[in-house]
This record gives sequence, structure tokens and C-alpha cells, in this order.
Amino acid sequence: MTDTLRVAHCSDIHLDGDHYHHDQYVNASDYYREMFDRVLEQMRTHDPDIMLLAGDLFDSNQATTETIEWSMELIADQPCPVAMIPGNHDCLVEGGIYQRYDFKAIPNLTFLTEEEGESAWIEELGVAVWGKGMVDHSPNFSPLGGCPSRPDDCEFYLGMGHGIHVPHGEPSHRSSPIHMGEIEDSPFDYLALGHHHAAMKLVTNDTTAAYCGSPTDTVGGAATYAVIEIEKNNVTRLEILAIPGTERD
Ligand SMILES: [Mn+2]
Repeated sequence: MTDTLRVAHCSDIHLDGDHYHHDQYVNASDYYREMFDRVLEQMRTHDPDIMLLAGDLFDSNQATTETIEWSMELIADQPCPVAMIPGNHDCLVEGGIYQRYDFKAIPNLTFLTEEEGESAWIEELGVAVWGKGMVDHSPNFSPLGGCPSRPDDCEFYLGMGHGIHVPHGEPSHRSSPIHMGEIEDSPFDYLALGHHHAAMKLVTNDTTAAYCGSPTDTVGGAATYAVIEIEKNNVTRLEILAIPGTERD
């Protein structure tokens, strides 16, 4: 078992999106697919023990069969365990992608889909990972609500959540709120967040969390992902990194 857990965190890929058109792509969806491929390639350069995908892999539940099957093969091809939650764009609606395609059959993928939240173990790493499956992106959905305390026998405890960051003192009428107080009180060594496309580090005395940004949106200044190193209850590295060549002037 490892003493230092290396984590690579990506979110908000929005496969089959059509928000960005680039001259070099005939179809907008080609851009999203290429950037998912490229961010995984970048993440692999850090030799991660585990990859986390924190929601919105797809831009909508109308993604094409070709893109869905391509993404399943790409996830399966990664050389390490991958943990994933759905987001608001690919939430667990009736007839949605994750009902039609069995992502849980991907051997290296831990897909957390319970509406009340669920924990899974990646035994070979001593990792427990917790997350929720979003069904309804509404003010009533609390992405971190009810997260369980740290299991006694895990070496590393990871959390995942997809929703809007609510700083201290702000009203909470937004859908899928993640309050700063909840982040501070959360029991995880690292909390991987998704939904904001601009990366944001949220580090307190007790918890290290981050929105890693998006590999397909440069709203935060570049297309980004995060790399984290954890040494037994102590995060020693949290870096937001840009996919080379995506930095905006
Ligand atoms: Mn989202």
C-alpha cells in the first residue's frame, strides 16, 4: 500500500457540447473529445494512483451513442482506478445516459450514483471515496449533505461533489449548494469539486478542496485540471495545472 497517494482531478468535460466552435474542428463535439483525451494524457504524466471525474462528463443526456461508447472505452483504457459522479448536465434522469449505458461495468471505474450518497473502497490503495448521484439539480439537493465521517480503517479518504460554491454569509437559494461551512466541516483528506469552470482552491486548516476547472472551457484563464498528493492525513500538494497551449493572453 502506498504512503503517498497521488490524485488527478478533472471535471466538467461537457462531451458533445456545442458552446465552443474552433476553426480547426469540423464538429464542435470533436473539440470536446480531443480535450478530454488531452487532459487524461496530461493527468497521466503525473503518474496518478487514482483519477477523479467530478461531474458533467457529458453536456447533456442527449449525447450521441458514438461519444458515449468512445468515452467508456477511454475511461477503461486509463492505467489506474477512476472514480466519478454525475453532474447536473448528465444527471440521473429517467432514460438518461447512465440508465442506458452501464458505466458500472467499466472494470476500473467506481461510479457513485446513490442519491443519498455512497462510499466505495479501492482496496489496493487503502482509499475510501464518497460521493452522491445527482438526480435533480435543485435547491433541495445538497451535494455534501450527510457525508459520513472517516472510516477507521482507510488510509486515504476522498470526497466528491458537484454543485455551486456558497461562500460564508451568502444566501443559499441556488441549486445544488455547497456551503463553505460544509467544506470546512467535511471529513475528507481531499474533496474534489465540480461545476465551476474556473478553478478554485478551497483550503482550510482541516480540509483541502478544489474546483479543478474544466478542460474544455478557458473561462478561468486556461483549460485546467488538478493534481493532489496526500501523505497520511496531510495534503502536501494541490496544484491547478493548465493543459499546455490553452492559456489565454
Ligand atoms: Mn455542472
